[in-house]
This record gives sequence, structure tokens and C-alpha cells, in this order.
Amino acid sequence: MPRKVPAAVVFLSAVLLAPVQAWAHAHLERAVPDGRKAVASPSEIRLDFSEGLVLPFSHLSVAAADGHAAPLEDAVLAGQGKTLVAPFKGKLEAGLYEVQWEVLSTDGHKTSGSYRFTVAP
Ligand SMILES: [Cu+2]
Repeated sequence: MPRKVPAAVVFLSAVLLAPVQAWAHAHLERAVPDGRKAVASPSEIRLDFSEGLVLPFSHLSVAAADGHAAPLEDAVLAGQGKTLVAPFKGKLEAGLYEVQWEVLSTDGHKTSGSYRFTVAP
């Protein structure tokens, strides 16, 4: 006769294991500029993640409200490999910008997202 695993144990395992998996992905913890208030033309975009990143598969781009891409230098890693930094090639004009990012964390998972910031006149 097969041993029965109590339903409560199965349920508890599912609850305990699910968040651990979610935490393992690279989540955006901090962004500069962060979009909470208008800023002067930033010299770079700096994104701090919760996990180490694999640079060749981690990207960010910035687009102006009219859809044109803001020219960026190649992104580099900083902060123990958890921070993606991309310097701008020039000054940004005043207006709304959207940052889009897609990163591969060292555990092999991809995450992506976007946010907006405003450059003050
Ligand atoms: Cu993961």
C-alpha cells in the first residue's frame, strides 16, 4: 500500500517553495534616475538588480516620447555584477523618456520591465 502524504504537507511545500523561486530572478531594486521627479539631463542610466547579471544578455534602451532612441554607450556591469550602467552619449533635451530593460540573471532567468522619467526644461 502506498504511503499517503498528508495534503497539508503538500500544500505547505508548494507555498514555501514558490516564493524562493520568484526571489531568485533579477528584480529591479533601484533606478537612477528613478522617475519620481523631473531631473536635469542624466549622464547615465543606472539599474540595481537583486541578482548578478550576465552582461551579453542584459540590455537597456531609452526612447524619447517621439519614439527616437537616445544614444547610449555600451552598458557595463558595476556593483558586484548586479548593476547595469549605460552612459548617455550626449545631453538629453527636456521631455519624457522611457527606459526599457531586459536582463539575464546568473541563475539563467530573464526578466524585463520599463519605467519613465522626465528631464526638466
Ligand atoms: Cu531566477
